[in-house]
Amino acid sequence: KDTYRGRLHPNEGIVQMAGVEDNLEKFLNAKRILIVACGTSWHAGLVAEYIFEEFTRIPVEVEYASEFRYRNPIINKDDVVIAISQSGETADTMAAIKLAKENGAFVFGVCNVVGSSISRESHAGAYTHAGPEIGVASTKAFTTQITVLTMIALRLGKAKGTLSSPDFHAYLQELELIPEKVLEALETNDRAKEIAAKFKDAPNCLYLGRGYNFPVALEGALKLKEISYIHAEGYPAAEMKHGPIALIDEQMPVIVIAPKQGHYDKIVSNIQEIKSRSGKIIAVVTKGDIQVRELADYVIEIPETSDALSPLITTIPLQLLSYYIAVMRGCNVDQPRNLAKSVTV
Ligand code: F1P
Repeated sequence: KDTYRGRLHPNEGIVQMAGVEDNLEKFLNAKRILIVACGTSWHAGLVAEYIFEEFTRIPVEVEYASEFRYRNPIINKDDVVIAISQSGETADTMAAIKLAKENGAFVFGVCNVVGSSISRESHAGAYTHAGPEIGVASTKAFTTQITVLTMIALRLGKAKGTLSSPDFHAYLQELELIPEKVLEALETNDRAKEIAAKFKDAPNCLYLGRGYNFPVALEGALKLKEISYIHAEGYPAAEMKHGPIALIDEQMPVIVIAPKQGHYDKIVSNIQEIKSRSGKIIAVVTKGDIQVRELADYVIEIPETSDALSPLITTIPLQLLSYYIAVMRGCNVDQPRNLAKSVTV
């Protein structure tokens, strides 16, 4: 419900009626949803792709705004373009929005900073209200972006009938439990610190996840790169055999997001592949997990959730792990070198 409603449009001088509800038809008639964003926000967009396609069956494409703006992309009038940005000031995302508008698309912003440039430039939108992001690297922006996008996908899925009424209500109930589960996930703090002490000097790290947790693997790797300056790569676990497996030896820490859901058996076999090559396995598992625990060198236990909502929980221990590794390496976690909070050029 918390939308851009009631603001004055900068150019047209009229009050916009600008939330999802006010634009429901636009969303429901969309032939495609195009998501544009940068960095962590782009990762939230990837999670949203999985969620929107699952709940609404509307085809989704996710593009780096920094690429989109410079190529000659196909933009249709019946596209809904969702721009995601914590700061609402990222120049590449802003340029992508302008291009989408010039081509007649409807632009919906998901921003954290109220009244920011992107929220003003969008036709409509929803705020995430994560509160001020003090550090340069986005953290709570990521989880709130996913939450808002999940709520939109649920609303559309219900309206389209692509999500059954019992499923819709089950997801809503589960969303209500997320704050409690986030608190529980934060209890992995000491465990993350302990593991960080073992791996703080690693030159490289690999992050693997499947399905909804593939973008979480990308985000885990980005957080480590941004604040600890350790080279890290995120990969879909099933892609490992197509290249990154060559990197695995006893020196390589591999962080595997392996909650007991969706592709669990597949991720267990990925972990076996790493183990047989002597990689060091740090696994994020569901509380009570036995199978992965037997294979992994270290496990971090998190509470159980559904597949679609799991990124909201699995991402937390990864943020903690990066945080402690960075602190132990003497890095400034709030002001990492070479990074700016708003990339406005
Ligand atoms: C995008 C972003 C952040 C990153 C850093 C640089 O910002 O890439 O994800 O952590 O702050 O900018 P935004 O468009 O989400 O504000």
